[in-house]
Amino acid sequence: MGQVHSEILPGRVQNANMTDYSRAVSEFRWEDVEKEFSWFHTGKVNMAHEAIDRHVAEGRGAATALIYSDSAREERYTFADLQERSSRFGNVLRKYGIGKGDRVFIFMPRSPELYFSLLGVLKVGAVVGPLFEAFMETAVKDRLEDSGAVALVTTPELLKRVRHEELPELRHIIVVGAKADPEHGILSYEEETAAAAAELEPEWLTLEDGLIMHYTSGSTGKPKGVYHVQRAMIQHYYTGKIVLDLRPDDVYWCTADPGWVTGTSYGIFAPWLNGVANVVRGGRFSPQDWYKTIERFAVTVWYSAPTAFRMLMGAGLSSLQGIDLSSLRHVLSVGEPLNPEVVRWGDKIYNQRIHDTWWMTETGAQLICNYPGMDIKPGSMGRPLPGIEAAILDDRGNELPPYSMGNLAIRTPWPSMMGTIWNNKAKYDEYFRIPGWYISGDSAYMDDEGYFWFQGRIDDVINSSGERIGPFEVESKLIEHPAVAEAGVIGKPDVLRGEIIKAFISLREGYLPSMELKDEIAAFVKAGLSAHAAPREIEFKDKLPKTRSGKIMRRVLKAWELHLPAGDLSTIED
Ligand code: 6R9
Repeated sequence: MGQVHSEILPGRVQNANMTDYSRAVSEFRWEDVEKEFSWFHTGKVNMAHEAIDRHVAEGRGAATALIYSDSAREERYTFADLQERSSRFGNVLRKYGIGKGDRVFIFMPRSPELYFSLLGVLKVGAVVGPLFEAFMETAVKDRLEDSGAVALVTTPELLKRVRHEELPELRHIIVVGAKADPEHGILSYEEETAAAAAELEPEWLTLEDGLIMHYTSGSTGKPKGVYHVQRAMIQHYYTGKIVLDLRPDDVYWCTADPGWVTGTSYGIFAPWLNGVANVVRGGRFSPQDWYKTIERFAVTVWYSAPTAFRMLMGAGLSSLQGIDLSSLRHVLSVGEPLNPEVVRWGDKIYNQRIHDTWWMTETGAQLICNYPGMDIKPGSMGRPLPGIEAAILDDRGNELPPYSMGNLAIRTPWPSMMGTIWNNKAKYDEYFRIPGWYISGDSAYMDDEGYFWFQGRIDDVINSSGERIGPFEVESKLIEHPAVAEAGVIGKPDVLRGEIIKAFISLREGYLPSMELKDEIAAFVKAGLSAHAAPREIEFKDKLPKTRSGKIMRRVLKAWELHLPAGDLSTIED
């Protein structure tokens, strides 16, 4: 790891807020945040109560909670509306005996019903598992099987990708926009919710009871189910307040889909715990559409991702023609390194700094951030929030001095830290192998003012457009294709997407390399797994570099790709 080369050291900005920051850090107590929750006084815990019902109980039921739009619909719902809709859905689940601790998955495109049902699941104390709509059969089956989901909410279109006959634990399927089909165990969302009571007493839980599961990729094995518990709400609320800077009159828009952690922690929990109007835009990304969304709903706080900002930058000034973005007062980013160039472009276009934030599926909420009031150094992820301690450690767990590159680690615990990895305690323990610390898997360094600078992943995990892709998952799918003998997958640097997926493939006897075959193989991964997991580049090789134990050496593939020395080859096969 060693020292960072001096040429890439950032300019040392004199920080006027240094003493304020030190004071905020030393005076901070999580208990002061906890006092703002009703459970602090009543002992009755339930995320959906805290995020929705509580606002109604406290007289804010008529405030706008959800502003949903896509090319076909535009609808607004108040907190009282969400209370009623989620209660109805919760009653449907109870009728079928679904409750505390059961896993209920939701596999559907963004729509108001996705949000109603997600909240309904939480109300009855079940654990919700939102699945990204682009997942194909294998990806869906793996997740439902591993989690032991007992119920699934989906649409007629997406139901075609659910192999429910192979999932004995999946007892109930509730379809939005379809009639009931009792013979095939299909319930109709509309029929069931219409017949259900509009009131429901939530299931009261403890802070350690389950909340949500998100599957995420590592470098080996299938995606792992990151299991979060109710106490995460403390940090969702807190970061919503101090990082997103949410205030009662805000109109907030997080562009992430609830299939990913940003789309739930910051597309559902943080805004609603803070009682603000939450914009959800369905459909796909386009610069025009996104800018119009900001203008139409007068969005004030906007949370998006570097890939989107780079695409908006690439779309040029013409995409802004006739559009008024003056409602924006706070813009944030997450998911990948935010290039200093993009920050400076944002200064001009949005008339303010884009605030980078760092966190992970496993961490549940933001940890290292640029938040309002602090000096931003373009290219830095910011500083640990008051209440969070971060450090750079060597592989043995020693803290390294400023400007040394090493493992980005967080002092345990913090409220939104994952509860476990579902069915895989060993994987969970790996993150905590150094006592007292969570090891993120990212490498970074800290400067002498405590700002953190991202350097890369320590493992082979690929980050393409902010989505984490495990090379192993893609390789496993690739070798299911009849032409593929062996496959090795790496992330190849890309200006727009951060990284793209590149696959090196050796072919079976009787198959010849061709463009058609590349297209066919890419389409095969897309159809089996999902579009974002499909390789954008394929290169055929006679042989792939392997260790003597047979593992494909991705490190060597990467070196080939980048024309770098391949490093230590002592374990290579021949
Ligand atoms: C929330 C989310 C986590 C990984 C993380 C890191 C990368 C996230 C970043 C960033 C540089 C930032 N990452 N934020 N890299 N700067 N501000 O993205 O969760 O999908 O689990 O990804 O994303 O590598 O380890 P997740």
